[in-house]
Amino acid sequence: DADIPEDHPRYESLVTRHRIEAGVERGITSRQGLIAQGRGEAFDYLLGERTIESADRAARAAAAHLLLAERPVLSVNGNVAALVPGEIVDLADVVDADLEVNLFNRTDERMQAIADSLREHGATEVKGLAADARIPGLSHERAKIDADGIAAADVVLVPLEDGDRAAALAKLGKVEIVIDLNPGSRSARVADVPIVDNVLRAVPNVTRHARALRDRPRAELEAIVREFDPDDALEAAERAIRNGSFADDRE
Ligand code: PTJ
Repeated sequence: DADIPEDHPRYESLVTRHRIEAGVERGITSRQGLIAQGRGEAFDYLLGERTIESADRAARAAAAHLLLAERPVLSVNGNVAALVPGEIVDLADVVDADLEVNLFNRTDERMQAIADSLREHGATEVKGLAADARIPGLSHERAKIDADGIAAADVVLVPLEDGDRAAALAKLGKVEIVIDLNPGSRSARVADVPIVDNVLRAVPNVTRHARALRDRPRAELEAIVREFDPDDALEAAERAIRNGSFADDRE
């Protein structure tokens, strides 16, 4: 990750920017991905660049959903592929989920570059290239999904999704887990489980919870899912932002 000194006070943020830039250079991330990252960074700054307690609870509920699912799918876009390629492959392994490349600004070149990169990071199968199903109510390119991937999934993780498509996916009756730093975004608001956290922290955190939960009885996982309230999670995140990120009791 470039030559950023680890003791730099903005180390994590600089590494993130570098990865997104490199993603654009390698044809993985869209240029709009740079703008999306900038927006995310502003919210992360306001949240204190940490995983707030409610986001950790959401990550645990997400892990429980993924472990209970019959056909979980993790959706991968250009920002996720640039920021957490190895981490998303790990999560797919732990919860036995499919990975599907699903792009807002879809081109064949980017689809291929992302699928290749996921394979380099250890993915055995990458879906999304067949594109033999559609999300109803969306324009052509954005709507493309795989019939045996997202179309057949019961639980879908969509990190950093555009609001329109998150809403269209939610209408398909799937359990939707969203990772988005903006608690007011439409994606976060339509999610069954909104994780208001940076994908850099959230993806490994869901994996950590999944490892801890995977041998527990189904009834216990079902209780975790039942007790999770998405509105409470969004409210807690808004409170954390409003109360400022420099006090210790920010929630
Ligand atoms: O690769 P593609 O073609 O699928 O395009 C992906 C982007 C992200 C460009 C596309 O989905 C898009 O335009 O998204 P939006 O509408 O800009 O929304 C992105 C959301 O993700 C915003 O609410 C940001 O606050 C949030 N976000 C950005 N970076 C991060 C983030 N959330 C978590 N972690 C981040 N690192």
